[in-house]
Amino acid sequence: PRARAAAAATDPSDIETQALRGLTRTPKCLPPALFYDDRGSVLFDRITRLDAYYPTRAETAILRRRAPEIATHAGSGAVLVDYGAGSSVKTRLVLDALDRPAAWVPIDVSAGHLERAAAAIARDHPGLLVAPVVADFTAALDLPDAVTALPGPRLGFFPGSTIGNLAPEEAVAFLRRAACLLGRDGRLIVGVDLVKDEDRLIAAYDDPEGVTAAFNLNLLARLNREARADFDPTAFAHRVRWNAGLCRIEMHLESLTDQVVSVAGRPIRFRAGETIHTENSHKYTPETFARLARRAGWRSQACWTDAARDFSVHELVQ
Ligand code: AVI
Repeated sequence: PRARAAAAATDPSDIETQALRGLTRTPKCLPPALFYDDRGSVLFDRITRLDAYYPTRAETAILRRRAPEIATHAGSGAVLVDYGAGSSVKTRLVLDALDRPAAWVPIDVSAGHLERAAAAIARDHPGLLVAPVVADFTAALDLPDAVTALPGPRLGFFPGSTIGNLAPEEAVAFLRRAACLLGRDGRLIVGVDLVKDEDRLIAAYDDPEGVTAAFNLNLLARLNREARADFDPTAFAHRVRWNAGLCRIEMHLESLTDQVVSVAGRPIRFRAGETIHTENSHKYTPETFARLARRAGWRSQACWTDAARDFSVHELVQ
């Protein structure tokens, strides 16, 4: 399964298939995983440093303060299963607080990204077993054999509110799989963005610098390169909506004219004003997230927030 997940992330014909599947639907959509090519990853990194994008700063502040508690609860000799292997600052906050961690298992679809992250952590933690897994963490996955043999408690770590990019049903499925992987004594630390004032939410996804717009539009440039498409990115605009009923920010790309675009040899028609739905970012209250986690067999033992109550970090136990 690991090899398949890695291939899925890079195989051009697979990107064509994914693009066509979404663009021949009504309404049109594209999978948000396609955002993260090299350019998309650089743009996302810039997003995390924008004034308007509060989640990264708020979550880092929470983890800085709570890492000692997280470590005490996890116990000594823990295996850290890291579902957010992109965020090395947050990983280090947890890893540095743990008492003699036995292993660190970062999980990511990008082999190159994992290699770089693994090398940096291994350098600073001699003696730690570093066991990267190239996989899509939303699919079923196994821990490496060397890790399965370790007796220590397992601590899952899923920061960034990436869980908000999943539909609630998918989030429950992910949490159930994580419960199996981490075991009865396992714990899971999850970062979850909180529901708040609509204006602030919109500003976080439609920044005045236009970085999030560039991140969204980069999808079209990627399809031009990797899915034999001929999008004119200037004929589309970045749009952000708050869907109050479903409690989520939605990102779309709106066609500014009637146009026909060729994708993988197929004509795709757009009407002026029609959109491609590119991402959902669900927001929760402490209670609505605890309820979601309960459906997957987890109990929220702690829910920490930053001083402004912008963001939350849950400590889940089974
Ligand atoms: C990765 N994920 C949690 C980000 C979010 O906030 O939903 C992705 C993002 N999209 C636009 N800005 C950031």
